[in-house]
Amino acid sequence: MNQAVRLLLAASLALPATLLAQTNAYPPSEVTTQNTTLLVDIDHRPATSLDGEWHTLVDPYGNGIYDFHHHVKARGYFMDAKPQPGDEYDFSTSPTLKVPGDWNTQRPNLFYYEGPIWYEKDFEHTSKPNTRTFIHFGAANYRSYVWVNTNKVCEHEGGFTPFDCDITGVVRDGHNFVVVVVDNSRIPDGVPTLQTDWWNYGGLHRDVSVVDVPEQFIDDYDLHLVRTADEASTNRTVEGYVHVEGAAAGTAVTVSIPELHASVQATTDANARAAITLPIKSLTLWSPDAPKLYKVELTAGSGATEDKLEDDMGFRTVEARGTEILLNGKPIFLRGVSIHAEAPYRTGRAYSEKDVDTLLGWCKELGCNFARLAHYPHDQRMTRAADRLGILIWSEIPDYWALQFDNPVVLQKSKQQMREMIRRDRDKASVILWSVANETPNTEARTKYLTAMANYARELDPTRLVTAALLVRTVKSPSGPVKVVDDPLGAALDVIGTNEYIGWYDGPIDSIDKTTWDIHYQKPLIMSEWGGGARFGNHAKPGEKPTPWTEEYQAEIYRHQIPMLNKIPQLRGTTPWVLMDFRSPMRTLPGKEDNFNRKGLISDQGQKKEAFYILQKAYKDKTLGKAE
Ligand code: GCB
Repeated sequence: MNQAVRLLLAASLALPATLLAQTNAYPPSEVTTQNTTLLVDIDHRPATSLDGEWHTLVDPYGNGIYDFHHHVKARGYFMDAKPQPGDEYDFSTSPTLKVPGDWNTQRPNLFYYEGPIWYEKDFEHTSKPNTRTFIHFGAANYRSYVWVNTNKVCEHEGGFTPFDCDITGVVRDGHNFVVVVVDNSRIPDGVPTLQTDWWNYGGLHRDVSVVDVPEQFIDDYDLHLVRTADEASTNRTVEGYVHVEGAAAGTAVTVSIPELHASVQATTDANARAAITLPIKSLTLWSPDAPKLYKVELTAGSGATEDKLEDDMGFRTVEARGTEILLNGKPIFLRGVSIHAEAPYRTGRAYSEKDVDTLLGWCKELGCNFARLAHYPHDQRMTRAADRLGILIWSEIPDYWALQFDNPVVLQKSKQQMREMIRRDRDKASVILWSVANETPNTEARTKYLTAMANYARELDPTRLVTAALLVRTVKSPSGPVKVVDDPLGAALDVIGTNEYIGWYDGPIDSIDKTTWDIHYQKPLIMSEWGGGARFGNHAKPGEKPTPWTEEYQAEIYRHQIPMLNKIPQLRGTTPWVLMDFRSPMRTLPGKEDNFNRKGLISDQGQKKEAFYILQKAYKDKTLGKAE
């Protein structure tokens, strides 16, 4: 499919968002197109999993929606009808795709596919009185439209954040069916936009489940440790709120940490929010060295409408002071690595416990206490595991490269993704940084947009630090290149991230040694990307100078980068690019790339390259970065 056709399709599929809502008046239904809430801590709620095989229809021409004159059909694929003349589709005999999972790596003929695919699954449900029922999607890339029993229940845009469809009014006792069309067409006004250096994996790539909750239920909470003058103190206060969707003012809320014998009662206000202040004694602070998690119990309401939820939470503080990052009041150096959500060994989008264990296991092996989850929110299993393993996290929304920064609609999309990311992960101790962007062009419109995003992140979560990965400017000087960090966006950030590829895209390896840094912000700095490409097993000829794409050349870049990085006084962390090779359509060099970005320290098949050991040694010996 060429780009023009794809854009046309994308545009036409943007229309149904409103049109579908109208057509779906047959049979008459209450149509909800707005996501009113988003369930958090979903992995601790009882749920009926809809993971497994779903019947699918590949629909590049949009036949599931349009008739031959491009009018919206009254009986689209969402009817899940039994085949009859005019309805020339049959989910029940159509091939299946596994959920969770991207479609590209499940069927060879979907490898490059970008467009809509319809999914269908049957499920049984038994209604309970005084409950609401949701279908929860861990994420679907990129736009999704959902019907249950032929009723349109919701739609969502954004490929990496969760969403819920309220199906209370349409779910019935016994047999039900859900139809979802997921469209991964890249669109100019999308977040991300048309170009990315990663594979545009489409589909229901995270868990899907049906969740019953009481009529009033806990849908959001924020419980964090309050900073004090003595951050080492173990007698502390946990503060925040619990939001109880649908609750009248005065609804009782309890938060307890049984292991600490701590408990507090509060009541909801007119906005269904209960303010929480919970004094605690003998707290073990969460840190990478001691990632202590406590069971936290939350209760809202009583009797038939009571909602109970449990979470595993760590408590710590994080702060930027001058050019330092303080964790629990103590300066910390972030020994990290950047990670894409690419599945080790099998490729495709990472989603399983095994994927997460492998990726974060390698991080640990490297000696990391930190990871940058690039360039979009990863599966919740990742931040859960980071909580357990003691790996600090940078989490990012895909405000990547050249978004339409002058388009207010796009800003709303970024904000939505930021909101959904923060809401899902705000109670994870591991997450310390929200990143608003990566390598964006230095224009007025961009700076305004991303300053708004930084402020929005702070408004949603004042307890964490806001960052972005910036581009740097090079000025020539007689003693060598000077990297100037003066991007005006830096003013809006708590921590500056900078990406550089000296020795790869940017000059020969020995130019690394001559490079100095001129940083215009007295703030902590993380070198959020650096590195170079190598194909595992591709070695330099003995006695010869290593050439690009060999393991030796990549290792040499690391060897030269480490001393240069150590000369940056305000360097507080690094996340070289990248832990593992990942698929990218931008990377076409035969024999070297073959549609993979090869800057991994580890190949997609789990083979460690020479540079892995260089970084590992520097991290383990603490010869990269200042010791805490
Ligand atoms: C970058 C981007 C990252 C790319 C990387 C590369 O600066 O932030 O997404 O994959 O460079 O390999 O060129």
